[in-house]
Amino acid sequence: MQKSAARLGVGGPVGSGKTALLESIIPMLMEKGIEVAVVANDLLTTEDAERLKRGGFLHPERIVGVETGSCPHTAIREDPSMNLLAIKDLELLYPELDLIFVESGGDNLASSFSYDLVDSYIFVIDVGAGDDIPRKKGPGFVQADLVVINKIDIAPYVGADLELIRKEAPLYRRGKPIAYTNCKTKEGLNEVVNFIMETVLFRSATAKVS
Ligand SMILES: Nc1nc2c(ncn2[C@@H]2O[C@H](COP(=O)(O)OP(=O)(O)OP(=O)(O)O)[C@@H](O)[C@H]2O)c(=O)[nH]1
Ligand SMILES: [Mg+2]
Repeated sequence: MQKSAARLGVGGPVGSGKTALLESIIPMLMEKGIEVAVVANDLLTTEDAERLKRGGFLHPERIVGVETGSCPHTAIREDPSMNLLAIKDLELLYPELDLIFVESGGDNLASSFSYDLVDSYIFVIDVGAGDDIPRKKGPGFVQADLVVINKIDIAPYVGADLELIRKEAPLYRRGKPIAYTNCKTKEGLNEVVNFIMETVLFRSATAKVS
């Protein structure tokens, strides 16, 4: 029987760093022997898929662009059929896959994934959007399996109080995991990789798969 890969959604507002996160963590996962592919959603282009292909860390055929043509959350929640087809094609082409990422198009704080499409999902927010984002209790932020609070490096330049975010975010997450990251320096990315290894793939975060 063909094994099926774990499916991990990556959602969050426009420009929060979803693709930057994938560009950083996919090579880290590959170093651990994880077989990865990506489905990248965009509204009217395949911009992110092309960018990931240019990155050169994955065979281009392991990256599929999906043009949703509608509100991004429609394609990841209400009618995920386009994404399910893309996943099926990848699994047929690469039966050895362990993990398929599904990057949503940039959306709003209410954006969440259907669990018919993914096994779990990460919600990425940007410190530059303001230190009140956790307090706004967006369903994506509250419900995601992991929240990534990205661009921690820019907090001093945009007047965002990172300490306040660190204090308030866990209150609204009710104990669910949060990682604080800077995709430019890779700070905090080990936490994201460890989450994927242990919670999504059920593997030891330290062991290298052979
Ligand atoms: N300073 C800083 N910039 C970042 C960080 N992460 C991402 N960026 C920048 O933020 C911008 C948006 O990043 P993307 O990865 O394209 O964001 P995205 O969420 O994939 O965007 P959409 O798919 O269009 O919604 C880019 O210019 C990145 O270089 C970070 O941790 N720190
Ligand atoms: Mg993107």
